[in-house]
Amino acid sequence: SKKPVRIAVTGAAGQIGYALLFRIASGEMLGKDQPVILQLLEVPVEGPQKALKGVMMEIDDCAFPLLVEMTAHSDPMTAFKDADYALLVGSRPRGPGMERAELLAVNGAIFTAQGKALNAVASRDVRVLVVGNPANTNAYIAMKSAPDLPAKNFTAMLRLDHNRAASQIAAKTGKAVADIEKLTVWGNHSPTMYADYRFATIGGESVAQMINDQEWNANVFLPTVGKRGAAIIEARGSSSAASAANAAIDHMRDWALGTNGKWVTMGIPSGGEYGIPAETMFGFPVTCENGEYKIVEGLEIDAFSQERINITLAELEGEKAGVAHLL
Ligand code: NAX
Repeated sequence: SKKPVRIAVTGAAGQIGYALLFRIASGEMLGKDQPVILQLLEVPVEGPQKALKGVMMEIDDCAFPLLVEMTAHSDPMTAFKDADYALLVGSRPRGPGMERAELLAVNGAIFTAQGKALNAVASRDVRVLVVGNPANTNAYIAMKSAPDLPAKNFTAMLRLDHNRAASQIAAKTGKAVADIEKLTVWGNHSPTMYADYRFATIGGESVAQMINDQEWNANVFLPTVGKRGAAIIEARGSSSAASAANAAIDHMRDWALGTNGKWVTMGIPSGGEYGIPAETMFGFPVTCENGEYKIVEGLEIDAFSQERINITLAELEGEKAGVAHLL
């Protein structure tokens, strides 16, 4: 049987954590033959630490055969020890009336500390997914704070946007979501992201030709996908949790186990592809094989797409400039 892998999860007592941990422990992320060790981090505050204990009691009560060990932590230096995978879910999202500078400063502190801790104690191959918002910039901060780890191992979650786009396209075309190929989302995990179905196919047929409605693309599809998070909050009274956890599972599973040539979207540090400045944590179309992702290159970027990519890139560059003094 396989050697257990260590999976660190931050924000483990939060609502995404609650939708995520049980699925990791049941083998949905890394496979039904992969034993796991969970290393769970919460803030060193009584309430969240107590809530984390409660979640762990429930995980115990599932008697998951693949779960060989589980520990609770309040310090990233112990939580990330020898971690093979790290899912950084806990962060400080923007609250009502919160200034941008304040948001960046609070998260700058969290993700510089966590990047440094990963750098110091995690496996040298640790694969990191940042879910906590602003996800791309938080991933960038962690990457820059971990100079001894491969920069390519730091990623941000664009998969929820990708899955939301797939679901909207399935509804529009009346086709099965599972049959959609070659869809991607460019840029920042924010309403500026650019969901792009120009290359997408269903059963080998072009989605763009099937839909053939640029007005729908620009004025219905893109705003619907971009504002989906806000629509969920409006309807449910709290932000996306199970769908976010599901996207995190998809992201890590595909990265670790491969996509068989299928495109998925990951937020990854640019190597300069498509004119995106190097190191920018940007949503790109990728395929995964043998535990590595590879950008799908050579796609044509038309004028509409370039304009959309420029908008989301400008937003990310602004965030990057806002944290430059921390790094
Ligand atoms: P919750 O507020 O329910 O849970 C967050 C948990 O993180 C809390 O228990 C908190 O104590 C903990 N935490 C905060 N700072 C921490 C730190 N430094 N170390 C360890 N734990 C820490 O939020 P939840 O709904 O679970 O969302 C978590 C994050 O995901 C938020 O930043 C949210 O904005 C972000 N999201 C990102 C998405 C994406 O697609 N990338 C989509 C869903 C979600 O909105």
